[in-house]
Amino acid sequence: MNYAAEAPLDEREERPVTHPVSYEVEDGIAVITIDNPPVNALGRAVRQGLCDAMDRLADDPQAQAALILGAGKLFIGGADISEFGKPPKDPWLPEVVQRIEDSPKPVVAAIQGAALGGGLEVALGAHYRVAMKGAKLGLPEVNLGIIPGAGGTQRTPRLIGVAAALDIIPAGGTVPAEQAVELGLADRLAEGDPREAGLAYARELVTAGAGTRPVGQMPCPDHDTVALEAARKTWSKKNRGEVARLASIDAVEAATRMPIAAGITEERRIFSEMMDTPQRAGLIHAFFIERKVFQLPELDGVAPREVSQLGVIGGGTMGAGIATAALLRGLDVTLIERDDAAAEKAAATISRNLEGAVKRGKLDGGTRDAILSDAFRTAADYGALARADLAIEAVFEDMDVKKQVFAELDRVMKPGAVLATNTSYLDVTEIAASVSRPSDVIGLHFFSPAHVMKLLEVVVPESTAPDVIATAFALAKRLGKTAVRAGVCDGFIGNRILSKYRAAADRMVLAGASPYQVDRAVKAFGWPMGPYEMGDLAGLDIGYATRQRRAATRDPRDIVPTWADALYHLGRHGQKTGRGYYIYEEGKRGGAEDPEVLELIDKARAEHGVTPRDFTDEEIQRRYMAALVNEAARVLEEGIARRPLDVDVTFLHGYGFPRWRGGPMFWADETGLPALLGDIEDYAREDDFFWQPAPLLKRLVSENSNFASLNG
Ligand code: 3H9
Repeated sequence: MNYAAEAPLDEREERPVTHPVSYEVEDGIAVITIDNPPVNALGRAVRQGLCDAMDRLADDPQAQAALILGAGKLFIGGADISEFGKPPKDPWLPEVVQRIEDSPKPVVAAIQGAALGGGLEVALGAHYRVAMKGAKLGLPEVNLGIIPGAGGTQRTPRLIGVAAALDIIPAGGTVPAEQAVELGLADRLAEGDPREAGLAYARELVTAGAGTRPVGQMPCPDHDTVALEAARKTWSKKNRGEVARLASIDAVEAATRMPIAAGITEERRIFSEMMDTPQRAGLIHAFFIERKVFQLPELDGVAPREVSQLGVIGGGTMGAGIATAALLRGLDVTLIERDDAAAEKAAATISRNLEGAVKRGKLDGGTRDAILSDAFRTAADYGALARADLAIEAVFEDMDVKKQVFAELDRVMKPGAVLATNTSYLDVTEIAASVSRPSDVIGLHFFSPAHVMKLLEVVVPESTAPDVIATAFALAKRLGKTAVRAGVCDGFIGNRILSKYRAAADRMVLAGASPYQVDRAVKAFGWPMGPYEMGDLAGLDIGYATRQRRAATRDPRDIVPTWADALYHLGRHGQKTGRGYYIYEEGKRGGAEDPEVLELIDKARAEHGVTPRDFTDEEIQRRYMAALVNEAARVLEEGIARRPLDVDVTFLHGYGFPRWRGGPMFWADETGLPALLGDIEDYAREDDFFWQPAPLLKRLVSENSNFASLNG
């Protein structure tokens, strides 16, 4: 029987709603199924349905026990995140879980796919849990800036102890079904159909006369001071700046000190506090845009082309990284290098990369060997790409070299194959125009190391066919990457914006800030690295080459960091030469500040007639971010990025922007666009060449609007 017949009226819409929770009795067991696609999230109707089902179970003479199931591929993906930030609606999830736990008849949860957050909390409300092979169980709430709020921090340590609970909750991690059973988070492991496995377990319990077994009634776990201290130490260093991870440890500690009801009240207090933080808003924004970024109206109904065989041209760090990413995801890869020696070197890099995956437990040794012998080959002749579905060139960044490669690809590749370039700034439109099939050409800008970094900028010239764009997005998904659509310009979305805030940093250094102070201030904001540490890591020769490339078209009012050129000429190319902005000593972590660099900067100041002034860290952060947002507004206006969320995702996944700030455009909205525009106008009074407010920013302010309004 389905609840639909008795479904309550939905108060908002004044019409009967189809109920996502069904109740039927099979052989003495009430089967309660949650069917709320796509992830059976615990929205209000589901919560109400579960409460009604529990009432019904209590009075149902036909049912001696109950089984809770999730329809589809997973049990429950958690509370309904889209309800967060809105006024709460009864019944609250903690009450629902309590109702399940209070059932006078035993309740079993059968978990397939995933039981996450509130989903696991529902399962912890049940008295017995069967986990299906392949399922993952976890409490990922801290990744959203909150803590488990339906008893997870109180019941988990009661069931598996404080140390094990602390391995899971502040990490926001998941455990596979096998481990869940080992830990005692689930009672048994099963294979096959969750309904059958759950029914069998429930019948067994009824036959054995097993009663209910409420986790909340289990004794308080021991106060494990060592584990609590260790967790606090770890999480004050890792994910620096995030408050929810540390708060979740406090909630677990409460379980050791209080009876369940008081512990749940304390959990609720901390949960509500976290709900009100801007970090929660930022992290949830990040969650939704990471999914929305794949939704492009232009691709509605457009089928991607089939890709199983990949060609990679160039086996340097980037090419080898791309090949590794593809091999790890089951694609067949042919790598083209100019001669045997270069091919061997590339193969060795790929083998090392795969070995790293084995060490991290992402791959087993046997699969690695099989990949290398069956799915990977090198060749010197482009003819080896005749059957490839898609080829990505990752050769030297020079237009003529790229065009030569594309001429070869045009010659050998089959009709319908996709021809991609991994260039990070060259004109993809020009590359496309150089072949006989421009509609098959696209930019796939991976970030280094390509088998690790999540971001893929899909660079789309006007000539590209829609199904080629769809193919790029499908490939990104297959490779586990987050793809962002970008238009063609120097640097596309990310590097173009980077060059602006990088230039803002140089201007501050010329005006009086030290590069070390800039790095410190930027890190205090939450970035993983400052621009000068970053420069040292990437190599100062790269920045030098970019300045040389741009010299011919540079506006004379632009400021060139002559001290950076001087560092380059001194052979101080950064970490790889032991010296750059910092001095790197063997065996020491990080670099040491160097007075010689400050002297070079002083010389540049003297040449420009600048009297150095002091900067506060806050001013450094404001200018850095203002330059970023202002250029991002131009990038949006020009259509290089279609939506502000595309900029946010680019910076979250390619540039280490602090996730809890949601992304730079989200940060700008939260900060307030009028204040930001006011800053830029102030800066323009001293330097109206660099600090021109972007027209889009001005328009949004005049319309009292924000970037979010452009996300669609
Ligand atoms: C919580 O539980 C708090 C409680 O402790 C206390 C409360 C009082 N809600 O990822 P996918 C959407 S906090 C609403 O592509 P997959 C998602 O936006 C929650 N919507 O699928 C997407 O929509 P669209 C703790 C959700 O198969 C669609 O579903 N739980 C939710 O690759 C498909 O998502 C979590 O943090 C949700 N909870 O992966 C788990 N989840 O199609 C968050 C997903 O319109 N979720 N959507 O773009 C996940 O990790 C993955 O979605 C999951 C499925 C592994 C479940």
